[in-house]
Amino acid sequence: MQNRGIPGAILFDVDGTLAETEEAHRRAFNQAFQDFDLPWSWSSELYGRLLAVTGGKERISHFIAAYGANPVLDGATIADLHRHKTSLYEREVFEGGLVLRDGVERLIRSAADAGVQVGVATTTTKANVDALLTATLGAAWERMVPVVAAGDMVKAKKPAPDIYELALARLDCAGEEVVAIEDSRNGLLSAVGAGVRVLVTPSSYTAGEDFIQAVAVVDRLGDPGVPSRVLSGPPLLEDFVDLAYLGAVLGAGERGSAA
Ligand code: XBP
Ligand code: MG
Repeated sequence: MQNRGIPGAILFDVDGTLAETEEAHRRAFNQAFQDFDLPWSWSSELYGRLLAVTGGKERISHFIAAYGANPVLDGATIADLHRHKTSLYEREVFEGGLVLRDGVERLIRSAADAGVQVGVATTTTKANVDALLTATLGAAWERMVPVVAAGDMVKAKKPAPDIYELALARLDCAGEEVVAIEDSRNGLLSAVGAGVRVLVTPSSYTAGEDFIQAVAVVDRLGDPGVPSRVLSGPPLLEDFVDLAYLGAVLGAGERGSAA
């Protein structure tokens, strides 16, 4: 492993980690159901349970199978419905309803300045990543976040390791130099399965989940004047998560895996 005290790359999860997006997803699902004349409406309480299944198409299939929802839709109709949901979500995001969580933009910009590669590893579609990052970082986001592993680029979504394995293959550094930033247990297990160490920033839907496999859990990445609080893991070096802290996460993970 390189020894400069900072990671070689950072892989961000998208939904819940870059921004609190799940309510916008839920609204888009419900609007799509209405537009397709389906008698379904997901409350936030039900949606919290459905989030156990990652990926929108997979979530709809699970809803039909596990809740006996009618009508039973075939795969092609679910794909159409989900395409419509994606366009509704994109429209809402482009209209500017979402902001990045504290510290996300600062970390992305400081990584770019320090030559640390940045990517995303997500179960949502590439179109949704594009909408969110264009709306928040501007059209040049792909220069700051050049690696995108998303949605159906792999067969098995989180908690399977596939999406992190794909992202790792697109980085030019070894998995042990990479820190993943995740908000959910499914995402944590996916990254750990690919051999990547994880910092968790729980989000509104995932706050009660078990993050025992994470090297560190902080309530937020924080910013100057917006302090972060460590819930488990190494103590912060500043009031917020910076590249040196992510380096400490790698170091602590190394000791943990050697133990
Ligand atoms: C979270 C998800 C996604 C979104 C919906 O993804 O599970 O399925 O809820 O997005 P992550 P799609 O935390 O990995 O970013 O409808 O586009 O699948
Ligand atoms: Mg997430």
